Amino acid sequence: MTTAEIHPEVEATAEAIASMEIRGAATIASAAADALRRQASQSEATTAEEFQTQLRAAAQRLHETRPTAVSLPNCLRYVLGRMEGETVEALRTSTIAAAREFSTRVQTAQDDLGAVGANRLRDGDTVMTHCHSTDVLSCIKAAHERGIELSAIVKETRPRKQGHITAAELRDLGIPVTLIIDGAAGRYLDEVDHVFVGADSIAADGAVINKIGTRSLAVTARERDTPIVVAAQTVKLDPATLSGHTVEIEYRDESEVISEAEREEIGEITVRNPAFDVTPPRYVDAIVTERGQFPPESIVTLMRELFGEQTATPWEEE
Ligand code: RUB
Repeated sequence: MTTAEIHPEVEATAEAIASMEIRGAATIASAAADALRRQASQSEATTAEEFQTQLRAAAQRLHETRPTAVSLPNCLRYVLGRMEGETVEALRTSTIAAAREFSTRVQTAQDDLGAVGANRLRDGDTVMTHCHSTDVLSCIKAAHERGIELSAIVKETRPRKQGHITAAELRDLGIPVTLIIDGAAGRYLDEVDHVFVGADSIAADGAVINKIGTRSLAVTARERDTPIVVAAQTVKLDPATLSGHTVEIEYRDESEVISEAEREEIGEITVRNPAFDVTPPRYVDAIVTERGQFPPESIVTLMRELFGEQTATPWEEE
């Protein structure tokens, strides 16, 4: 473990990501870029080596918060990979520029993929959503801004009910929203024209890692021939899966599922709380990115083009 000084704002961002005050893959990545920018701009390092050690320690602290969203390591790789120079000032300038560039790219990518996703939507369509995804919201917003009239069926998304955030944001746009519990999705799929979900990571085979419940939603939607669209900017592509690594699924505390009193009442049981699941590519109709729409099986080509076999972990100690 390094003893390098981590800026208090980096620590605060790391705690906010771990506690899910900051959540969602794109938002986590942007917050991490901002935290690295603050570490760089306010570092009091006196040597280039000390500056680099601090930045690596900050990145490592951010990296250990949540394991599944690949946007986080992709962000750290992007910024640390562009930290260049022989002096503290040169390193500071290049790191700040890279962090700003990363955040701008995330925002631009989200706008661009929104325009692509909106092309799938027609007047009168009903969209079903799961969890809360800013990439999905971007598609719906873009269609809405074109004057396309939509309605939404929003899954609650147990245990943390991120569906409520989606419901509030769609309602603020003036889109009619019906909120349902997760178990009611099958009952309502006949009324739905498209299922739109986000992604925390996309593997080289086109499998989509997203909030728990995505897989069963996709399987049921496929059975009804309702198209399943994944809205995911390319920062969600996981280059490590090109060389056979798998995506780690986060397990969260059982208190999200059951209270202490309920647990005592029931007696000795095991409670498991995986936060994400894996939807195989055969259940996904399209992955919408800022580079256009892809069938899941062809995403590997885009992944190689954008990342190569790059799986460096520059936040780890040398
Ligand atoms: C959020 C989640 C979202 C993806 C995509 O999970 O699964 O669908 O992160 O979101 P959690 P975005 O609430 O556990 O972070 O499109 O905003 O990146």
